[in-house]
Amino acid sequence: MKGYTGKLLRVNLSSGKVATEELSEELKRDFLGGRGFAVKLLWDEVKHVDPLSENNKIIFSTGPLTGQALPSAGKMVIASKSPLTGGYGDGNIGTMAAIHLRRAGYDVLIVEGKSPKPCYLLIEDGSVKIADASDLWGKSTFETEDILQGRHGKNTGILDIGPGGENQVRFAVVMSQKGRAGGRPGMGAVMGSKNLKAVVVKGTGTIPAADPNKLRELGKKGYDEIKAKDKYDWWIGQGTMQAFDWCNENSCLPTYNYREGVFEHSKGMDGEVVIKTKVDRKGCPLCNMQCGNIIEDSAGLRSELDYENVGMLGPNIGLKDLRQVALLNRMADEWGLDTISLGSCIGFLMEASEKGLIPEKVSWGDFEAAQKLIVDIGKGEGLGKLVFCGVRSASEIIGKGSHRWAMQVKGLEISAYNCHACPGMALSFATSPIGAHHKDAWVISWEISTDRFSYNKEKVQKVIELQRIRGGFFESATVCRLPWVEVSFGLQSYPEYLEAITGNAYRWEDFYQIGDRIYNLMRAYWIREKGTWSRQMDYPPDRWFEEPHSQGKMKGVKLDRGKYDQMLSLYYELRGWDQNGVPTIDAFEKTGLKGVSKELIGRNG
Ligand code: PTT
Ligand code: SF4
Repeated sequence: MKGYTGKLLRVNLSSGKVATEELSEELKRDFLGGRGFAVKLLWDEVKHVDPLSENNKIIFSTGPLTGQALPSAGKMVIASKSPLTGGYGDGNIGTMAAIHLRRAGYDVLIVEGKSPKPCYLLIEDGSVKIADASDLWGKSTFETEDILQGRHGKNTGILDIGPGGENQVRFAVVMSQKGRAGGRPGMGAVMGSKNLKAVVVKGTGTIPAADPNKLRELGKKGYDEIKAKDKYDWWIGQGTMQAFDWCNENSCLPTYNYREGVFEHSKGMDGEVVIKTKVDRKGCPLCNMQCGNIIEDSAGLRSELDYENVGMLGPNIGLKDLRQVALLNRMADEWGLDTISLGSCIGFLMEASEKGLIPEKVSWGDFEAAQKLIVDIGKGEGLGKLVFCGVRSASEIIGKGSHRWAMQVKGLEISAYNCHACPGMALSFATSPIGAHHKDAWVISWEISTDRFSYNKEKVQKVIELQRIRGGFFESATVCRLPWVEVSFGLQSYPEYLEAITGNAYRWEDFYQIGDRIYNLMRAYWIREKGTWSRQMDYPPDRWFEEPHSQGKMKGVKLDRGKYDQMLSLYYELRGWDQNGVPTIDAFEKTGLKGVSKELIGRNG
């Protein structure tokens, strides 16, 4: 098929072996790219391994849209067996490395084995070297990027980890461009376990397309259309921070470890404050709606803020000063720690302290304590040890019912949306294929604007539709979904892009079919790797069912367990899964995954 470089680069850090392989036509046809390639490769190659052992592999996977001159097409997926959850894990990152990788002639990079000493990978077109990184080990992601750019030039794509990844904090991310972060379920820890500090890529070739002239024309039209959208200026002003006010107004801001949905100090840190405080904006390559808000933090240094970062390091830990939140965010970026899991871990410790479950005093909103905790978590010292593997593991250690308010699903901490009063979004978190991430189905805005409190079929269908579009198409294409989500850029453009790139005609139904195939395989991966499975894996935390909000317009509201359970049953039915959430043989066969179910036979539960 046209539009792919058709090559996979495989580097084994144990043996030093470097190999280039052909991507099969079936892989391109059936899995499209990005997440689709990643899950198929993990399914075939990474079975029953310890995620932090040299037997795990980390996959850097682009899609047919990656690097083309199309709106917001500078994205790639980083995937692996997750050390945080034990299941399928991935993240999506905007980075020049994605574009350079394709220009160097590869659609996919797989790194396997473990280097005997700290190293980084240097890919310059056809030349691949494993270079010494002893001098970089221990350095922050910002320092690392500066040093590597100094050494290899500014026109270079760099993916790197901080000390958090080196020390294998289970929610360490991969960073790029001092503000892009990807791989929430511990992709940075997997790099650390391989002694891989960074991947540096320089490519000078042309990314192939079936009809480059048509593609250029479509790209220009797309960029123009986005700029002309009514919501464009509003978006440029606040980016994802526009969600902050909206969440507070609708009682879904994560506040005090998701106890409440409104924050009494929200006015000091909302989107309007961001507009006033902002000194610059940044973003991913190939994007004309760059959404990274740069503000000066309380130490006078630059920090790039998105909604999730502010929600989790602000209200969720009771901190009310935006510049202090920005400082914590910058520390997370430098250490290479996921801000969502980090905010959840700090909030968990503050609540544990308040309840007297740990002897240490860590109060809500204590900025100094939060800074110290980040360092302790990054090093795995002191109280940081308790949450080093996330809140699920911390609650298992301290017990005493703390699992009820350990805010996670499948081991991944929940993104910044409180769902006491949003059953559809709760279902979305609970059925997200990497654990509780909002990326697959951000159904919450639709839910709040329609029939918020119902648990009806339409809602379940909407969750599945969004999972197909966002989790299936956008993660595999691989391209940013925000032009569509935030400024209403038309979905009809994407089949046109794919046709100009591959030469094949696509309809959205084709993408849905690919999305369902990917979903069935991701689910199969979890079941195979976990060995046991039950519908309890698809439940949000007890807090949302048991402790109603005590403040705001949603005071007294909580989720209804019986109704949620019915919604989950319907979700399974519509997906063709059994009532334990396991895809049936028929569902596998309908999505062209014959034989997959055989590997699941013999599992327990
Ligand atoms: C993403 C998750 C998010 S989602 C945010 S803010 W968001 C957090 N950002 C972090 C950060 O910053 N620093 C840090 N140390 N940890 C962080 N963890 C959190 O990670 C990101 C944007 C955003 S900003 C969103 S919604 C959209 N996500 C997309 C997606 O998932 N797929 C897709 N096809 N397009 C998307 N577009 C948007 O990209 P994860 P990025 Mg990220 C400082 O990686 O693991 O998926 O978690 O990629 O380049 O930073 O862009 O309000
Ligand atoms: Fe990156 Fe934001 Fe542009 Fe999406 S909209 S490509 S996240 S800068």
